[in-house]
Amino acid sequence: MEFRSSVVPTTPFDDQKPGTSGLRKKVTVFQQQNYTENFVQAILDSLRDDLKGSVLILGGDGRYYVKDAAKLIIKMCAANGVKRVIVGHHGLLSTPAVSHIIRKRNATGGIILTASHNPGGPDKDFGIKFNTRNGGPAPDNITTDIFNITVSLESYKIVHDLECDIDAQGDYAYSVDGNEFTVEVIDSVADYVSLMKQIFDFSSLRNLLEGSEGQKPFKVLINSLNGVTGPYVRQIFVKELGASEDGVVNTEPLEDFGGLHPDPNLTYAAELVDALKEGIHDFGAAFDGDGDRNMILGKNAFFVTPSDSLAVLGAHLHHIPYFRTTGVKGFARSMPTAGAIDRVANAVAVNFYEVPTGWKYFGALMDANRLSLCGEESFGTGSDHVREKDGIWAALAWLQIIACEKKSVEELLVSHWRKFGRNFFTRYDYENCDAESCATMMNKLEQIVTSPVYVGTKIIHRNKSYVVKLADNFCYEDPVDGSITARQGIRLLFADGSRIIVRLSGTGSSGATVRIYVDSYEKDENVLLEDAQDFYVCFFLLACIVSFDLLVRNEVVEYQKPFIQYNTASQVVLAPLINIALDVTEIRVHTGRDAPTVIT
Ligand code: G16
Repeated sequence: MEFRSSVVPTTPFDDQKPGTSGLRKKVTVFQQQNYTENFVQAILDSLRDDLKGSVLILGGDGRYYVKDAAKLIIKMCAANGVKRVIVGHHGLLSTPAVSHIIRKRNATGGIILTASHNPGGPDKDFGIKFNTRNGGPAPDNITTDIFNITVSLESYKIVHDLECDIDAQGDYAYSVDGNEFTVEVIDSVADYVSLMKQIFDFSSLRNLLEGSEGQKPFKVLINSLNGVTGPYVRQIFVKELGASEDGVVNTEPLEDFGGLHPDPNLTYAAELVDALKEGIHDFGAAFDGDGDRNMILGKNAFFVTPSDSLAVLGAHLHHIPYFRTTGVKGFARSMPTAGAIDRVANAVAVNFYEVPTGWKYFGALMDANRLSLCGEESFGTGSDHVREKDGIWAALAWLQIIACEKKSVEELLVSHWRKFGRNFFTRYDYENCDAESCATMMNKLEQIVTSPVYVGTKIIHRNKSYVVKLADNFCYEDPVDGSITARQGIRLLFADGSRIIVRLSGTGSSGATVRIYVDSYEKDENVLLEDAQDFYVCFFLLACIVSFDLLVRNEVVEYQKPFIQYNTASQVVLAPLINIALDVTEIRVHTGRDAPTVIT
């Protein structure tokens, strides 16, 4: 059938600047007349000469509005001269799967429909992200280009009556303005599963999970939080690796995530934490809406901080068949992530990089063959097998290491701390605050810390004192292309290696979210192993102490879920630094909040 494209006049929106990872807004914002159309047209226009004849991958995390947006994007691709759209069945593709398929099919890029870990539903969040030819999130120069196009857009192109059934797999061919346009609706999980089988030794993983040579089955509990990973998890963990049916939960992708907040941390994945506390399972993992974030727990809900997770993986990469083939080129972390991986990089003598928050900064290093493994404190871990972080990959990597080392999660952590020392880390998030006052807070803080006399200042909290060694607003120079990314977060680095970092999130859908990151390093074995030896009693006591400490200072922090903070040891060790951070930022004054929304 012959279709004709139309050019529809539009007027620009002034709020389509992509954040840390794409454009994220309320669904109702995207549903405004021409809002989604404008942003999609800007993405397509940013392809410039590559647009005509291009091949694009399209998929999302199954949240509300994904299907509507996917169908709209197909109509717009048809009208803009795209040659072929490869879309996931029902519009579903995880973010790492999109990255992989872009690379495997040598596509021009991909459009990912997700607001990641933000809640879904008609009055919740939606997002659109563009990934480039390397499979990774568009770098700053491209997102800036997209934004510049949005502010002067006068029309968009669409084929109104082209309806493609994305609920039926198959190849569909159309003629648009005399040119062939095809849509391929693919199995959402097949390509990704076969990639995982190339990276890991599935037969040893199966032996681990089912039990072999007199070993008991290693019981896992995987929680997809009703995000896109559900079908991937069922295929990999149940069908391929023999986990029991009840070893995977919330595996049906739902438009509102079944009311869950699909963010794998101790607060929002409390269901997994509570289940692991029962002591039945040896290993737990949860993933976010689009499948790129992960949280790892050991038996009895032993919490692995993302910074430690990265470091333990780095120290054991040789157990993963993929790296035995590719070699290990280097490690990297985002600037606010605690420096546990730094010491592993030093020990195994590989390149090490510190980049701004945002997975896009890792991509260039991977493309230049300088980087194999990287991670972020925001529950992101990944490798150069794709150009996105990858939740399921991280869980499989942990299981592969456990299968080889024959140690529990906790034993792996304890021996790691013994060898390398331990980084204590915590993050306070103040979500949905007034954007203007938060901007004022950041400017004021920048002025204070960058004043010439600030370095050398001694800051005292009760009996602890810290001397400022370096204070700045982090500026990154990409070692590959020399590009500069400035003002990526206020850093206060102290003489003893402790750090306070403050930045505004780039992934919220409304208002501003302030993130305060605090970390320190401990190598005194008595301190770093004390809580691990008597984990639960100690955590309870430590939690009481920190609450008392905060109370006596008349600073009552109301934890959303007191005592499920399994990393409470960090809260205690870091209490003086946390108080300094709250004071220096004047966070209460600027946000009007007595307590953070989430403590990680
Ligand atoms: C995105 C980026 C990550 C970043 C995270 C948090 O993750 O891909 O690299 O660490 O946002 O960003 P922010 O602190 O600015 O909110 P995701 O999982 O949301 O796509």
